[in-house]
Amino acid sequence: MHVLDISWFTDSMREGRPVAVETRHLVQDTVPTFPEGATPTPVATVSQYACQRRTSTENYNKIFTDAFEVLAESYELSEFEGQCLAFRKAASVLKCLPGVVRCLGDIRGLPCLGEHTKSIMEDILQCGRSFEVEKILSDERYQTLKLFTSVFGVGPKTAEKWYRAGLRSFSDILTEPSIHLNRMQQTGFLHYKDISRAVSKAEARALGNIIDEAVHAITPDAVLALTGGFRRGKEFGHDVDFLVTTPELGREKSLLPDIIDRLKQDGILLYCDYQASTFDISKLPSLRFEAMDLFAKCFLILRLKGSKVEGGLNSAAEDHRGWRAVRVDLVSPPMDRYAYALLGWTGSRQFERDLRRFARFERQMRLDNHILYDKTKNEFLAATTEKDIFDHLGLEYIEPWQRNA
Ligand code: DCT
Ligand code: MG
Repeated sequence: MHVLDISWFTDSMREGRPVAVETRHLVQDTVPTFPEGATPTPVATVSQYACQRRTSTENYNKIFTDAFEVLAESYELSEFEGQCLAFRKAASVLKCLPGVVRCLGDIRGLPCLGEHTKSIMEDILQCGRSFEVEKILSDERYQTLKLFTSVFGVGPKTAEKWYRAGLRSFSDILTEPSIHLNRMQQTGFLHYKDISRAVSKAEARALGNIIDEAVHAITPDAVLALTGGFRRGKEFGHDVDFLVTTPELGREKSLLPDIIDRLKQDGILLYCDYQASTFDISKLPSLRFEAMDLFAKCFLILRLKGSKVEGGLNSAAEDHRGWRAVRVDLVSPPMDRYAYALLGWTGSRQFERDLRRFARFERQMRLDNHILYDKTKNEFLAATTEKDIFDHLGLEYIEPWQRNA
């Protein structure tokens, strides 16, 4: 519940409809503060929707969120979707807090924290660890599935199949004659050490320069944007994500194949999975809610030379090759879909999930990486910037670096 002052009413009168509640509309002296001694944050203003929270990369409650992440992963591997999501949501709420939670009283009134999450937090507050989490971490099945799914191209289903067949290690898999690895998995094992190592911000920047050069050699007016975790200001990531397009509608269709050819000629393409666009606006809005977008995209592994990276590669000290393999994703939407694709590919996943949920349940709209559709008016809403989309949804604009929910 919010206690609002008259400014919310006058704003709503001006707009001709009830506007979304913003921080400035709240009556300040009715707002409790959290936590003691830290920057006061109104607990009452913490929304259940991640797209109404500002979450930087600074996480004061890593001890709790790491524990929740283990539980979420364990539930995900056992296909308990509801419980998995509950722990992801709880972690996401704690990530937006301005200080360390010191007692359960500190989280009173926060959304998305149920009995199970609270009991885990209580254990950590009392003993410095959670016995439930420790039990999972020492569980053979969990450890094996985590190991197998850490290979590029191996999902939970394949990992489970191998586990059930009695396989427990990489050498078990690689020496088992009945197993036929697909091309993606073969590449995953081949570059395992490199790909499982975090990509640094400097490496992401170097890749940005390489791709920028390739793209502009092909089309001088191309638009290239960094998305994913690095756009949100993260220091490290598991891959580097880019959006690339051209102002000329339709021209983007041949863009990725041209870029791929060029990277091949430059001798830096180690792996490429290209998927042509299946985007057809007449088939939208799609009923498939969490569906991956339909734009042309490619999942790549590139060979990055240390000499291109300011401060050098993020590789092991004993590694003297002078290069490493890095995962790169390129997506190529048509220019009139650019804002939606940029918003969708910037993440975080939790932020995206809640944007779509907010659109659907609070606004009777449908949002995905291609469109925003107003169901009450039966129309598509146009946007050229991310801010346009927030405006259509009646949301305060959240900067990319505040989307680390
Ligand atoms: N995304 C999404 N739903 C998916 C996959 C991706 O909404 N099923 C969005 C959210 C983030 C963005 O695409 C890029 O995805 P990742 O690279 O997996 O995430 P990231 O935030 O960049 O994190 P990482 O540092 O691990 O790459
Ligand atoms: Mg990424």
